[in-house]
Parts: sequence; C-alpha cells; structure tokens
Amino acid sequence: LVASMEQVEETYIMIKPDGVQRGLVGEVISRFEKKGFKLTGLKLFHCPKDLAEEHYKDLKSKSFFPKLIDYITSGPVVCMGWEGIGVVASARKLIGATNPLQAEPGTIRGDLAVQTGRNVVHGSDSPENGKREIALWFKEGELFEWTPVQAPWLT
Ligand code: RTP
Repeated sequence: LVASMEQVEETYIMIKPDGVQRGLVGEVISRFEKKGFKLTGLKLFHCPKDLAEEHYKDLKSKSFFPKLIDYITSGPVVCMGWEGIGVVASARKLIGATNPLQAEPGTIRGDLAVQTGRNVVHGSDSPENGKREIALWFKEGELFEWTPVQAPWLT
C-alpha cells in the first residue's frame, strides 16, 4: 500500500478574517475534503490578542507583526484540525505561496487572493507545529477521532 509509506499527521488550518468575510469558508473546507483529508475539529472563533501573539510568536521581531496581530483578532476566524497521510506538506501545497501573487493557479491563495496580508488561510508548517497549534487553538472535547464506515481512500 503506497499510503503506508507516509506518516499520518495532523495540521492546523485556519480561515482568516478576510476568508470568513468574503464568504470563502465553504470553498476552503471543500478543497480539504475533496483532497481526502479528515476533519477532526471545526469552530468559528474570535481570537484574543494573547492567543494570536502566541500563535505567531516566531514572527515577533518582524515589522508587520503588530498589523498581523491586529488583523487576525479583527473578526472571527474558522479553526480547523485536519488529519491524514502527509497532510502538513500537502495542505501547504493546497494553500499555495504566502504571497498570493506568487501562488500557483489551482491553489487557494493563487485562485482567491491578491495580498500577503489578506491571504485567506493559515496552515501549519511542520508536523510539530501542527500538534502545537491544534493544542493551542482547541480545548479538550473540541477534537474528534472518528472512523468512516467505508472510505478506503482515507486510510
Ligand atoms: P501562515 O502562517 O499564515 O500559513 O503563512 P506562511 O507560513 O505562508 O507565512 P509566514 O511567513 O509564517 O507569515 C505568517 C503570515 O503573516 C502575514 N505576513 N505579512 N510582509 C508582510 O506584510 C507579511 N509577511 C507575512 C501573512 O498573512 C502570512 O500568512
């Protein structure tokens, strides 16, 4: 089985305020569902400043950091956990380059966005950060382990 060569991972995907306000929630979720990943957590959430700062702590020294924090806390976001084989890197491919003007057509940012500061979606950049971010954004009881009755493309 080819699938067993890669690890089952989890990643944190977040639809940012621009994605929610532009009505792109269904479109983004749809792309991950159609790819064949498994949804393990999903909520609409207005993020407090301290959580935004913790999430983006590696960018603290960047000049755009204060604007990024203001933006991400400016309205509700959609928080998601997705699980699957190689999901971390695959999600980054589905999302596309950070600058939407450099993102390939066919990717979420390539198809749906123009500005780096309004690039619709976040995705964890490593399996370690996937675990860290899911633990950061979700409380106990908000994540679900479930097995489809018949869906061999998921396992
Ligand atoms: P993300 O964490 O949102 O998936 O984005 P990323 O890994 O592709 O990019 P990263 O470098 O981690 O930056 C995080 C987010 O900060 C905003 N940003 N603004 N020059 C700028 O104004 C600038 N650079 C980055 C973007 O929203 C980026 O997604």
